[in-house]
Amino acid sequence: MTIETRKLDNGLLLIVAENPPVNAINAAIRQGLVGAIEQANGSDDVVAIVLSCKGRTFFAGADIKEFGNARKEGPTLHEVCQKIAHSTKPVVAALHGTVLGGGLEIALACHGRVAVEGTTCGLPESQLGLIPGAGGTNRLARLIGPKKALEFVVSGKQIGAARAEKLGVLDEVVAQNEVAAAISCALRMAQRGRFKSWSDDFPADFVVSTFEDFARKLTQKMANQDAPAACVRSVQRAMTMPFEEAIAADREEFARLSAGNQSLALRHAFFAERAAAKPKGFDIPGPVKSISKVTVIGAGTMGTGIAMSFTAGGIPATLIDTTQEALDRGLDRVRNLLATSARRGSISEEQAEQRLALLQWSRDIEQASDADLVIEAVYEDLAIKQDIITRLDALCDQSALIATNTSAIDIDLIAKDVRNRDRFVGLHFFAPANVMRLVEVVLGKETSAETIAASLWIAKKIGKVPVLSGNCDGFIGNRMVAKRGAQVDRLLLEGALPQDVDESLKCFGFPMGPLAINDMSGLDVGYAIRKRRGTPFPIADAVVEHGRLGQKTGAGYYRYEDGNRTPLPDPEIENLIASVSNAHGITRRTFSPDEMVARMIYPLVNEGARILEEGIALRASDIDAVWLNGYGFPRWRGGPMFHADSVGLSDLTKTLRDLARLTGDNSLTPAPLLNRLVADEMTFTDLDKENAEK
Ligand code: 3H9
Repeated sequence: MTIETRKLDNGLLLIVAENPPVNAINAAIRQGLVGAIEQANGSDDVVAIVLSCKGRTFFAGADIKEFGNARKEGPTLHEVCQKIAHSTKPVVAALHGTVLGGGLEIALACHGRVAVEGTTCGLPESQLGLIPGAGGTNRLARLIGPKKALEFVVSGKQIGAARAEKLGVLDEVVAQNEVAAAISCALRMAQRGRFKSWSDDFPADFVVSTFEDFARKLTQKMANQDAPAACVRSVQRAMTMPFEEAIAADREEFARLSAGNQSLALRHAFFAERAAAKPKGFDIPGPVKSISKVTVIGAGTMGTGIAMSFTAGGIPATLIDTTQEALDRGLDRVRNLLATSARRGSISEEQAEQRLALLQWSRDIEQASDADLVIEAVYEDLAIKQDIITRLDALCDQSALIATNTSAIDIDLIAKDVRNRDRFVGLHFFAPANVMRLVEVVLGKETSAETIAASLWIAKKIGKVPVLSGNCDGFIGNRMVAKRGAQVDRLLLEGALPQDVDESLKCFGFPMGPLAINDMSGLDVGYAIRKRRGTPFPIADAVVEHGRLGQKTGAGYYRYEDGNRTPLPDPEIENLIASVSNAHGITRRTFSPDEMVARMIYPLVNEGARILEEGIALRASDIDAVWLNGYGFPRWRGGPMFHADSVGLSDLTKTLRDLARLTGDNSLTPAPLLNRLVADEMTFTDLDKENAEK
């Protein structure tokens, strides 16, 4: 961790900071920057300053690990920014890589910003439940106007250099050598003897009511979250208060948010996803096998989604299916999805074309022979999967990875006739696979460390969140979701209606309720699984037996009008549910939303604890990463295990015990691990820490 200064003959002081891997701004960096600016200001030989970073990026933000640390060392980031802004010599930032959070705040405090093409900028603090805490909102709003600034800070999204230049965030974008360009820019400013310290400007033409309308629309879907509303207040202050006062209020707000549960949960999510991709005990020496060509067997919804994920990551993919009809349907689906993304502006027309160009298709499985990774994504049928995987084993190069995308079948059974099982692995993508970030990397008995490392690497390369899972029925996520499904059915049986159940989880923060999701996926699939397992769900089974299979038949737990996917409450289903309750001799009652949430979430945690005890998941935070990226668990609650810690494991365990007694359902009896943690006054977070230190 260093701050180097180099004085050039032309009077320029070049500051070069280095703190690998992403140049996070910690106490030492802040201290070093203040020292370097003071040194430059105190030296008659220095006329201008350029601030740059070594390595892969300019500062990617404040060091998140320092947040919540009571002991504050050295100058604050705000003091660093002020020191730069009030420098008597012009300071120009030379930018590359990902200029994020506090990194962009530093750049905004400089008198000029020059970036090399390929640089991206963002203020992602809201994604960590925060607002920019060192004047970022204030400077940005004064620079690009309140509405654009608000969109920027609320979304927390990164934008490319060209767009940032157009918005006015950057002054200049160069094809190469941003440091040289920044030096020229700084020397020009020094020569002119004038450089703008715009942070002292105070905008006069701001209309509060127009801004408030705009802000309300922008944040209406984020009502549960603290940060978006705080971003709105911050931009409003930037437009209505003197700079110093506005910043002082921001800093107070930042301190309050960073101590709050939502930011804690979001920071947990950030580190959980990164830890999951680097499982302890599976580090392997040497380079990871490179994967540059992928083949997906099965052009159904899952297979096409998986192939699209690879082409989106720049990796050529071939889709294979047995009939031309299946391939045509799959390709139409890909084309439609890409066209929709381009129309909505989430990707450009050019990107859509590039992705399509990376996709090939064939009816001949022999085409898989030169792939580095082949993923089987056909219908959930053991015999079909066994046949395909065995053929692939004979066909593919011995160094190729062979994967199954099964969502529940024992992967060792699928691979029973495979000769070389160390290169066999489960790669369980989640629907829609082109959107959802989760990939469960499922270990077979003989999966090698090299195969695991390559699987984690490729998943990360295409922007997914890989999580290691042991081989069991449903792996981590679906095994847990089955426990929630059982409780949903009980709630309906005992008195709740589908819309009550779904609404309670939507208020908790899920984007959709479980019953609307079931209607979307089709109710016959779960029905077939329950029949196979011999685990009847009285209500769910009755719904299917009445021919209501979900959206595809226009009726499931809800009714659907022609061509419309909006779930509508249906008196017919209410009668059906009431009659099943009646047949079971149950007197229906009402439930509070909190009671419904507890009955659906606590069993997840209980099963999560069993999954941990059995070693199916390596950490509680891995389970959280699964739920955040595959099941829409509200990120600002951190995932089920983190949420359990926030509720308190003692209360949660007591509720589970009561529920087990009330329902006679033994699966609700608290897992031994939960009882042990309560007895030891520990949380899941403590357990993860304890295990990491072993
Ligand atoms: C902020 O700035 C608040 C201000 O307003 C200040 C107010 C006072 N801190 O993601 P990767 C680690 S809030 C500490 O795998 P990539 C990360 O944990 C901050 N550590 O690489 C990982 O460690 P490990 C605003 C950080 O290439 C390693 O670096 N900034 C930080 O896929 C590599 O990370 C952000 O929110 C950090 N800020 O992606 C940016 N960032 O190897 C957050 C990363 O031990 N970061 N690490 O697992 C990112 O978005 C991505 O890491 C980035 C690189 C795009 C930079």
